[in-house]
Amino acid sequence: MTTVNAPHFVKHQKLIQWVEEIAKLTQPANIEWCDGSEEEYQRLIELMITNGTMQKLNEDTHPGSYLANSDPSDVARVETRTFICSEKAEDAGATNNWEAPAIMREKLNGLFNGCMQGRTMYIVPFSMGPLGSHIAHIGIEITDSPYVAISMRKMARMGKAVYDVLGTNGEFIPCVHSVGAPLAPSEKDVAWPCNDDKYIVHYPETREIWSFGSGYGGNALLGKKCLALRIASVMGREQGWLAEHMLILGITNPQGKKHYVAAAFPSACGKTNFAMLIPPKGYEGWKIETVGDDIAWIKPSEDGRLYAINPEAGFFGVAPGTNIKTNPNCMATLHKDVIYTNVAVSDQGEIWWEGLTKETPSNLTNWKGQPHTGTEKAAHPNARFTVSADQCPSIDAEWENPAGVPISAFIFGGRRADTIPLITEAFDWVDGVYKAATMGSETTAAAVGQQGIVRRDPFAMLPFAGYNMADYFAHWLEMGEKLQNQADHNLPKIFNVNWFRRDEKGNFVWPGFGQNMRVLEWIIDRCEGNAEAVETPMGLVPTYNDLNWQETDFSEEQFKQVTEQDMQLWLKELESHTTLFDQLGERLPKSLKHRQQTLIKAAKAV
Ligand code: O2Y
Ligand code: MN
Repeated sequence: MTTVNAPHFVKHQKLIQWVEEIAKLTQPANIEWCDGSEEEYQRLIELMITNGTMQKLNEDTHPGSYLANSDPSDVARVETRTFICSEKAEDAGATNNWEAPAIMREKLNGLFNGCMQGRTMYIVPFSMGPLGSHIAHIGIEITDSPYVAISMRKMARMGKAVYDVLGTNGEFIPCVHSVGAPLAPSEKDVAWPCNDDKYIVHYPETREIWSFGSGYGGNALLGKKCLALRIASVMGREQGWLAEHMLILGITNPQGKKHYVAAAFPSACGKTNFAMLIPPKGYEGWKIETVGDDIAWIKPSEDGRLYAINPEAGFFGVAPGTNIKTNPNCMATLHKDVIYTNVAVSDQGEIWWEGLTKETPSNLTNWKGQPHTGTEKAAHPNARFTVSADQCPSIDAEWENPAGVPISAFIFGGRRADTIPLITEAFDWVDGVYKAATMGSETTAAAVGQQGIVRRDPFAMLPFAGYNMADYFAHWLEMGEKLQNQADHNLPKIFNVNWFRRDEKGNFVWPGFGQNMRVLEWIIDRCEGNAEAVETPMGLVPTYNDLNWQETDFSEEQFKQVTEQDMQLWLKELESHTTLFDQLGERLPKSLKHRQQTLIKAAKAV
């Protein structure tokens, strides 16, 4: 057996023992304890260039940046292969895949047995949340993918210092990852090893994560969706906090008054763009700053407010559609030291994806490594960039504050061609939880499966809640109730947005991107009690004149189109919520069923 030989900076006997166990099971050819150093990063990059996994990009235009193209079968999260293995099936709930832990362990023992043969096993220590802070959680990911090891260095606080925080007996979340492609002694490796059989498994009771078969994104970078959402949501429920699929941004008005909001949109619905928004013309003196683009950990504080931190250290954002107009801050973030995955590349080593420029450059090699002819997409629709958050020009000064930032409003929003208006404010906390719980959205390329069909995505957490969704709703209701019972409470208001309404020709009506600022300003004004709203059966809404239309020709007619409330469609929508509620069964909080009836009654009364 390969010897584990823990380095002098690892003093945690239980951790060493666990690494020994996993090495015995997976039988790697070598073991490397990652220290997070620049030397190690460069060495792994060089190794992947030699193996054909990565290529260096043009140093003049993309300094320190590299491209990896995955196997065409390994391009997104695989929800059908993601499991929550709680002791009882009811604790995972109807919206998660479940298997009994004992059966799954047996299955995984078989799959992991010898799965790292011929490969190096990397031990990757990481902290989700600022290193050493009381709200951070430490994970150790064992992986046989150097791509995962270097990506984790960008997405989390990764390296030797994590062991100082862990000490001799600190708590960590064990994460085991293998691409599931052992190498026979003289077998030549492929550029992107993976296995057709995939398992992304979470044991909520023992807080373990096991991932087999994929080297891609959320399937393999286990600090992100697996730890910071699925396992953290379980911890949050036990400990009285929230782990959410939310961006966090700061908004400052010309008078210097600042608010923070957290927003949950389903995968690939523009969270990164919204988090890095640049105020449009007419908003001189306003500022938007970015705390995070994907995940928020939110905790109640003694001052009666909710405070949020971004547990991540980087962005793993969707490349296609990102450009200097849609997200200038993001483009500036990508000026150096980026790992691109599944984008196209020119003969000059310059990256490209659909929507980057109007013109398609000549001499492109597509993400599959073939000459781009125009018949297929040059970049995969779920192509990604991985980059450190501190390179973002709009990064907020408080983004690493372990105390978090106070949240004034929660915003929820799906991708809906009709029915759901541009903006509504919930009547109260329960109504806000109802709206978030029943959110629907057209599916995107972020996950494997059919695209463009409306599915319920409660709180944008359907693929990420680590426990029963009905209990998750109850947890949100309880958090609100507890805060409201505090003398000085300052509960965030809850809003629902839809940037994606289409006209009869199928064109988007709302311009989106920087123009979303107009909606954001109304939200903030509502939080301060400075804006009017009209009560409707769907919620509280602004009139055309309640929004700031300076320096835009967006007309009242267009505003009507994006805010139109069709009561027939709304009734149909409300009635369709019964499918989700029935699926969730007995554990569904009664107050949500009750709210559905109240909303139906109000819609019928119009
Ligand atoms: O993880 C992936 O493979 C792509 S999906 C993703 C990546 C970054 C942030 N969010 C998501 C998501 O699905 O929500
Ligand atoms: Mn996401």
